[in-house]
Amino acid sequence: MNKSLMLAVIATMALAGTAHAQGITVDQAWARATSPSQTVGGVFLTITDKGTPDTLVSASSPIADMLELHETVADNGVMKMRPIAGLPVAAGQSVVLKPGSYHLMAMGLKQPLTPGYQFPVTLNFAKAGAVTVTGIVASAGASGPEPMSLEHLKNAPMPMDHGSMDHMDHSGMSMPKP
Ligand SMILES: [Cu+2]
Repeated sequence: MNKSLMLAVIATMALAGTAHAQGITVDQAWARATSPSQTVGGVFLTITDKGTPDTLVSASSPIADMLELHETVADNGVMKMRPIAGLPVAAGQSVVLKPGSYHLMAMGLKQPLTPGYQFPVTLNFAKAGAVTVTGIVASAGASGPEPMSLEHLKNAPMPMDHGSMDHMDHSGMSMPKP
């Protein structure tokens, strides 16, 4: 591959991490790594609305049976997660989905999430419609997308995690729910 083509590929990959639709921008998508016994995992990202007020109504990803919209609330001093029907995004504002706050809960993971693994996640907005971005897996205890992971994203124009790809073949396997 010649150098200019390589640069073009890298530029394309860098753009893949961000998606726009009708004033909605989604970026910084990431997930926490999971152990092989885990069937649920957290997916996080940042939504910025430069258009009219909108609402995130649902999300999906091939990594899991379904993605639920969750919020984290304090109930008698105990932090609990619960599903919400929609997440409003005000015009001119950003909403950060992060651990301990709003997040997407991947239910029924089809394979363990290993650091560096990249996955598509599609968000459905009431007005802007579907927005798909590429997320990357950070370490299990990460509180944000890790520089190491983002470097990996930049330096790996082609999917290199063949081990994880092979696991996709087992996606027909049923997994026990927690
Ligand atoms: Cu949750």
